[in-house]
Amino acid sequence: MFSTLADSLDKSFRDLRGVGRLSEKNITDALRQIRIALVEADVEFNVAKNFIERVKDKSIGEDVLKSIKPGEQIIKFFQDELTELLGGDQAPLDLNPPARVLICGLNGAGKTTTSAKLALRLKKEGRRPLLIACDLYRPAAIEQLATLGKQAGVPVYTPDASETDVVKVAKDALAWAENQNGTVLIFDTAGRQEIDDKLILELKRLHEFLKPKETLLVADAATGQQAVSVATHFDDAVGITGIILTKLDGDARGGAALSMREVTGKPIKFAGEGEKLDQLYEFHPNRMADRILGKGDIVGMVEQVADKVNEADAMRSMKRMQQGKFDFTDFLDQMKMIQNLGPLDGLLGLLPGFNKLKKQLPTGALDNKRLKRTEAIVLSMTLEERRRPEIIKGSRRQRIAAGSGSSLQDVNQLIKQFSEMRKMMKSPGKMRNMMKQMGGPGGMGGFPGMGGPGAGGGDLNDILKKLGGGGKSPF
Ligand SMILES: Nc1nc2c(ncn2[C@@H]2O[C@H](COP(=O)(O)OP(=O)(O)OP(=O)(O)O)[C@@H](O)[C@H]2O)c(=O)[nH]1
Ligand SMILES: [Mg+2]
Repeated sequence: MFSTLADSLDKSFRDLRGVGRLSEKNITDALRQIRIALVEADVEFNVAKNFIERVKDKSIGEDVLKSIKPGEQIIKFFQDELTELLGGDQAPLDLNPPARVLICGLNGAGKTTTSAKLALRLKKEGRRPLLIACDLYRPAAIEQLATLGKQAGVPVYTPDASETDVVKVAKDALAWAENQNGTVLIFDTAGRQEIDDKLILELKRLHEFLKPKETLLVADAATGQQAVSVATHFDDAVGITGIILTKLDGDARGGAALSMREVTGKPIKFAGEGEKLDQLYEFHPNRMADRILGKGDIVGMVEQVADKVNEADAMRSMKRMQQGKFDFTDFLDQMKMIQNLGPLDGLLGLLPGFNKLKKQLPTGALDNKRLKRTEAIVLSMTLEERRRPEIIKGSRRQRIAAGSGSSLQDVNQLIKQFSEMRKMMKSPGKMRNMMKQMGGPGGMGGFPGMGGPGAGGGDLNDILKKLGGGGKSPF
């Protein structure tokens, strides 16, 4: 997401910084470039135009031109305005009782998935969400929600397949909910094409009946220039209270995100970044602005990691490293931890400058499949071998290679990297150094599994080093 826009912005900003003395003309030229970049990223034309006007008004003030670093100053204005455009402060949900959340949106936007994601999120916060299937159109829609609800461990109201009146379903669901001890009700509705008057009418009736505190429009981040009309259409029909953007993990240009809030005045409350149920995150305008400006989202990354890594496990592992006891059993634990984090691409994408760096990496360097291959090698070792890697000599290596379906060279390389890593861990000086580079305690050294055996890929430690250790390492 946003990588093309981030690239163009990066170039324009470099130009701005590079100019010795800025004049009104330099600024106007640079901002025109930026406006084009925004429109190319699918930001609605008028939104882009007004946005640039605001940045320009601030930028050509006398004080700016006389300041020591006018280029930096303008970039700062741009960042501030971008945060404002995305909604300013993070907007929480109104969950005062009776807490009802109505989910709406176009076909395939991600409503059903997002309903379940939201339920899981609220459950983790200690609430008691209930899911209600109100999509009576698409065959199997009810079943889909039931399955997702089960995965999230949240009760689901599933109407009979013969039901046709959505208001009746809602009524029955409210009666059902009475005995469920729930605190938040989430209603998943049928997908619609914008022009579908019948469905819009149905949505209006449902809205009128439920009087929900929150009516959230689920919108695919890949929605192009029509994002604005989609948002206004739903807003006019039922008065939305917020937006959830989905599929931010895709490579869409992302302009929808930038236009929808501006046009409707309704905040973007959450962002979906993957198909898994735990991949729904609070939308923070300032962090998103940082991401668009190529500055990464370190806070978001740490939050995601903290959510999935068991702190006690991580500390135990750390202690063993410091005591020089780290062996292949610990290594396996750490591999599992990393795999739990989900696709590394997405996570590392939150690091500043990562998108640029990624292009220089060999293909597959961040491939979770490679981790799996490394894991297979370790799993082919006996427990004794995992605990005492030094005994893994010639014939054992042959056996491990055969057992894991890898080459002898792969096994040799893994063991070599592992013993180098161990050596480094035993030397406190080196270890401290490494930690510093990795951005503080909690960092872990070069992880042989990453880009190790197999093709000669980059190693995670190197990547993080190149990134300058701007923030905490996840590992
Ligand atoms: N990569 C990615 N896929 C997503 C995300 N959210 C939803 N999806 C996928 O998008 C597809 C459609 O999602 P649904 O939740 O069924 O969408 P819907 O809006 O309920 O669709 P209809 O009910 O048919 O209108 C599914 O394959 C989801 O797994 C996301 O944030 N990232
Ligand atoms: Mg659906």
